Amino acid sequence: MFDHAPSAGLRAPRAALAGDAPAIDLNGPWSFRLSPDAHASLDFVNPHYDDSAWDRLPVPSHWPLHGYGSPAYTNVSYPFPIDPPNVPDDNPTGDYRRVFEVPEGWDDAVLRFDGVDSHARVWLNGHELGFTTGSRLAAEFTAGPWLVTGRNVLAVRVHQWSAASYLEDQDMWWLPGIFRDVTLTRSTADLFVRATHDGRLSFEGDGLLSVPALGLTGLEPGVEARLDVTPWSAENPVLYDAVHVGATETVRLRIGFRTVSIENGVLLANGVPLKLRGVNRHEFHPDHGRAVPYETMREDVLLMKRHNVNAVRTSHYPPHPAFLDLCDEYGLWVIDECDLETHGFGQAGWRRNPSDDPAWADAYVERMRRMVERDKNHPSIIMWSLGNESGTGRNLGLMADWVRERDPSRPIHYEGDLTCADTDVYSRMYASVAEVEAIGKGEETPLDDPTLDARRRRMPFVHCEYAHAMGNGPGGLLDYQDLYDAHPRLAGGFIWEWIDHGLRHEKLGYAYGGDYGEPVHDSNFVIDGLVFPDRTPSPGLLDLKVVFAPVRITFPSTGEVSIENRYGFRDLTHLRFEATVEDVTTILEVPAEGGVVKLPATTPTKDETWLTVRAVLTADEPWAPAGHEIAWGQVRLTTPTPAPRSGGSLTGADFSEGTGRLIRLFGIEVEGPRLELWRAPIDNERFGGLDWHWRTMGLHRLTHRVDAVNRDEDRLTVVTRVAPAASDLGLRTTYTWTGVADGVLLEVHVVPEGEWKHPIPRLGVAMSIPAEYDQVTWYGRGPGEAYPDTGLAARVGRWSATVDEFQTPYVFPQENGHRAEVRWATLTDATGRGIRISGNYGLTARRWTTAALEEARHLPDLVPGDRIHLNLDLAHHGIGSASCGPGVLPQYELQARESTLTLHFTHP
Ligand code: IPT
Repeated sequence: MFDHAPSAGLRAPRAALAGDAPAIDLNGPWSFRLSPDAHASLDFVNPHYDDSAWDRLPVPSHWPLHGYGSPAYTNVSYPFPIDPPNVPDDNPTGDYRRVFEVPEGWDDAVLRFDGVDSHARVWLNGHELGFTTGSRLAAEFTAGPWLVTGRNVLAVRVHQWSAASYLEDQDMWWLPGIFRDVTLTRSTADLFVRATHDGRLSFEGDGLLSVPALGLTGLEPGVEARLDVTPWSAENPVLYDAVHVGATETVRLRIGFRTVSIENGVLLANGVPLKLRGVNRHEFHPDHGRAVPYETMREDVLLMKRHNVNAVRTSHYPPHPAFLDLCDEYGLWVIDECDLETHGFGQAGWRRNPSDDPAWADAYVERMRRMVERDKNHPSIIMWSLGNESGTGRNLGLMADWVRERDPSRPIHYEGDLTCADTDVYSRMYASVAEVEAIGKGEETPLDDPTLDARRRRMPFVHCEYAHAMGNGPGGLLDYQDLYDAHPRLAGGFIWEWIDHGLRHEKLGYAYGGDYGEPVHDSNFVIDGLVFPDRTPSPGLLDLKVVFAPVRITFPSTGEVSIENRYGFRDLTHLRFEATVEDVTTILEVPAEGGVVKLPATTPTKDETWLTVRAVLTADEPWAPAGHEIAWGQVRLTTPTPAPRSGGSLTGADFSEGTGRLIRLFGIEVEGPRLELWRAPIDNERFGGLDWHWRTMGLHRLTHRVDAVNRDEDRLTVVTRVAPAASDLGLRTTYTWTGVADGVLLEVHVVPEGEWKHPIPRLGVAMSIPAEYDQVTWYGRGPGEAYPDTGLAARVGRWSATVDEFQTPYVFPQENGHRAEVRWATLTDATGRGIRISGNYGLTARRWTTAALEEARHLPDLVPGDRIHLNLDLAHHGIGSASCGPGVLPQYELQARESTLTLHFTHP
């Protein structure tokens, strides 16, 4: 039943268009039954079949998200044996029925499915229309001849597995069903508009095209008009309303005039170098899977725009067509990627990879055609991508040949073939900073074939996936961005990925791979987005906003600020620049093109003071209100004069006699502080191997031995050795407590012993206080978390949060919430009593221990106890993105070294 044939009975693919032809929306509740295999009786296709015993299932939707079977997640692995084109006997099959009324005269109607996963066979009034595969591609069948006036019955059989599943091995949940719209329409129009930034307009169609705002009426197909236009760009997405009056219907569309080209190895849009500050977007909703509601698509676009994202790669399939309309409207550069991935063949040495097997040629080319024909009129789409991770082979070449013929106006992208034989850009994923720099300089390792090498050397570089945003991270964003900015050949790239695909789960919070008992799965590898499953921005997205900012604000010399315009297509006149010191704000006069501007004079104070310059929107943009912040920069004006610490006695603190352990501070029961090197491993460490080294070293099970306790009136010295069992590594650690006028001072002096071959997670002390001291106020970087290579969004200021708000709710629990460069913090109860800790340190505060954080697998596993656990750190190891890609760069590593942490404890 399943072979290489991609479809039968499909109409020629055509553009998604809004016509005035009548249409009947067939979304809504359908009758539904699920069978465990593909062989249930076909009696249900009979229009007189009685389905009153069936269930009701909404269309669009995925049946596993409505209680029929369950979702399953794999990244690369096929969840069935690799034996193409065969599929397993266990093949969940959903039968759908829908009764609908049709008025007279619909014999020209067409039945459209915008997306069915993965194989659908369709009958109308008992007549078989055909079948379709290509889950994320539109399929249209001729319906008119079999429609009757009045009651009609549509029957669809959907198989989860088909030969086509071998072509759809994307890193995501396996989710069958009719998950996009179903429409009966009398629209059959097609149109292909070509509009360049210099105002040339022509089209293929069967009628006349008019663009009233440009004074154009009745343009004939094949004739080129020359118009005076404002070009379309993602920064200024000007669209012109157009009308095409065709033989059978009138179609309205919005035309954007823009040109993509490659000159001297540089990617250009409208003749200007284009820097892609992009994200990879899967379609995902925590309740609906890939049946994403329109409002959610819009939310994605707005969130991207508000975080300075200017580009989207539709990884790894064409999105719902409405998403592309939104990209046109709000302005995002798009790489539209074909619904193709055969990654799992890599696990079989790429043997029998469909990409190189002629039996699959039709399936490949058909996929490309269906994408390009559907999406060809979008100005936002600047490249066609053949697919993702499908190895190499001649079928990819056939796809590319077909596109070059049909639409030479857009370059072709594909990452999986290093030779770039079929592409126009050199695309890589997860290349290291060093490699990207080499490519930027044109010094990459040559290909064996000199012709292909020379050809590739002339191509712009697209980093189609980088900075794997799994869990805490990604780190090191700026190191890449600096390179993209420095080298014309580098066209920028796309973060992996936009959203965590966590499915909402009653008990687990958000589910990931394995949570539904899948025998083969990839665990939380599907939780690697810049936004949490509910689309709350994660710290990674806030960082990205800073790195992608189209305005850079720096302070080259005292009294001056430099404002750099990093837009490609607009000046700065839509922005207001506000300089703020404490609570006084001055508006700066900034030239339209940016430049160096004088700062207002300020009066020096004895406290630390910072000046912040913010660039905000002067007026509403379609995607953000006036006042929305685009960029900011900060400079320190005055450094604090250290307060003299006159001597005092150690009366504020109680210590245990023999061990010198602190018991009470200002009457509050405390445990610790004592040296700590461990943090709950982040995904980059778990998947990147560092976690294994750390455990082998025993850093998660340090022992503490007290060697000496020396006490005099205002000083207590505790000499210890901190070391893991089964190792000769250790840290000679001396705690020196001194009484000062307003409290007590602690100096922790650490001297590593032995050979430390790997970086360490953190260096600092851990202590706990009772649960009621849960109000945190601090002066330092905030409001969010920051690690050595993250936290670009954290600016210096005075911040407040509760201990609960101190947590970053990574779906898979791990180290989080570290506030950096804290000068002082108070932890107080509702009455304002508590402790104040001054110094220069990093702070985490939690209602659970590091061990509990480490053991947790889902957020609900974290149960508040009766203590607040603090970490006061001198330093942390960086974050990197080693869960998929390079680890922490050397400059962000933390090595065991002799160091001193000084903390000053006082009353708040
Ligand atoms: C790369 C895939 O293209 C992407 O779909 C996703 O799986 C990502 O990895 C990891 O989250 S492939 C990887 C093996 C380089």
